[in-house]
Amino acid sequence: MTTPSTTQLDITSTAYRNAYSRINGMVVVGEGLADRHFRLLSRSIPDDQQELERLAAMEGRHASDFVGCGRNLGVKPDVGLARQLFAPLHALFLERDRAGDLAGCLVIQGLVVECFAVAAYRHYLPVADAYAAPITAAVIADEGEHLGYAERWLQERFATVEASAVAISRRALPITLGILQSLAADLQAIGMDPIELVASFSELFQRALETIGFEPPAARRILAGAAAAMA
Ligand code: PL3
Ligand code: FE2
Ligand code: FE2
Repeated sequence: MTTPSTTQLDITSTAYRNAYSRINGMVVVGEGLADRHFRLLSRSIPDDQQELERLAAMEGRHASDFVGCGRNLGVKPDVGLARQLFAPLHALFLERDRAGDLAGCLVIQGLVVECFAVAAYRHYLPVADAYAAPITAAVIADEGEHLGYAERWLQERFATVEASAVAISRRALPITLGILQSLAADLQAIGMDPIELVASFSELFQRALETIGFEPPAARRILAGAAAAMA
């Protein structure tokens, strides 16, 4: 299967609209979960409560902005597959929240999900329609801020969070790469290259690990371990 170039994309075709509906469902469900995760974090980190509530509200706006992108094309988000695909990551977040593992929660939402979002939206931007493009560009900037919050929090406590970050990355990365695998055909149908998306996600996540304090070889090993767990 080859990815159609932007000029070949027919945003009125059934194939495009069905794929867009499922991808839009992923985005809307992912943003909705991000909203819930930042609200839970705002309760666990009282010092940053207001900031985290603000980040949660941004996620809620992303969800409705992307619903608007679908509506503009006459497409409703298909959330069935999305809920199923996000369920293990959400369950992992709730498990870590109940265990009081703040670092684990921040790695899942603040690093894994946010790197996923930044990579996905960056690849969507060049194939986005004229209505969705400026919205997507604004969202990318917001997701960078979310990633930055988690990086700072984890970096300031690297010695105490290191082990937890490794353990959670080992569990969350295969789930995330699996989500991308399940979306490959739909991503291609809307003009995105799933292989390049995985490459960008891995690069961003590895860089995030280095930002919080991992030596580059250690960060590479975490990524390589996840890739091996997928095979
Ligand atoms: C974090 O703020 C939210 C995380 C949501 C991530 C959803 C990623 C979905 C993958 C495909 C994205 C393509 C963009 C299409 C936009 C309609
Ligand atoms: Fe978001
Ligand atoms: Fe975000």
